[in-house]
Amino acid sequence: MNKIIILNGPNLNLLGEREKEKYGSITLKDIENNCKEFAKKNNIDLSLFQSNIEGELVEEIQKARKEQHGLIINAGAYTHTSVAIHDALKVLKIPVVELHITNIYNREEFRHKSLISQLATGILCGFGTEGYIMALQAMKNYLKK
Ligand code: CA2
Repeated sequence: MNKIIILNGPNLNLLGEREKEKYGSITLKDIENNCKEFAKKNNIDLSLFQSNIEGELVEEIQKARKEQHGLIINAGAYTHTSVAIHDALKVLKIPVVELHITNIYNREEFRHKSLISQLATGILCGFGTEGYIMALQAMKNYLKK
């Protein structure tokens, strides 16, 4: 059974509560439940983790090195700033999907730079919260190869 982890970074715990026009009206809990349902149907051993703290995300990435077959990450604003997350991902040998709810390239210029993209197997952005299921499907297909 494939083991996949989805990591969510800062402020994504607020999904569905504010900025609904941008990020949609479903909560992180709803997204997690949808992902769990997809995982169950597709025989995936899924782990989910959200933190507002950069170091906690780094620790999860380090753990994933030995424990997971694939990692999906929406690093939130750390996407654009975190050398620590970049360095942690660099050590990984498992496939990485970089995920964003919004299209970071049609937003403010400071969001156009990602320190993760260079290390990602693939990137998914702009499809709203459905992107989480799309990313799981993409990872599942990739792991089958
Ligand atoms: O589009 C994405 O998924 C982002 O990773 C979301 C981050 C943003 O900093 C990235 O540039 C793109 C922000 C997540 C904040 O989420 C909120 C949700 C509801 C209310 C307030 C913030």
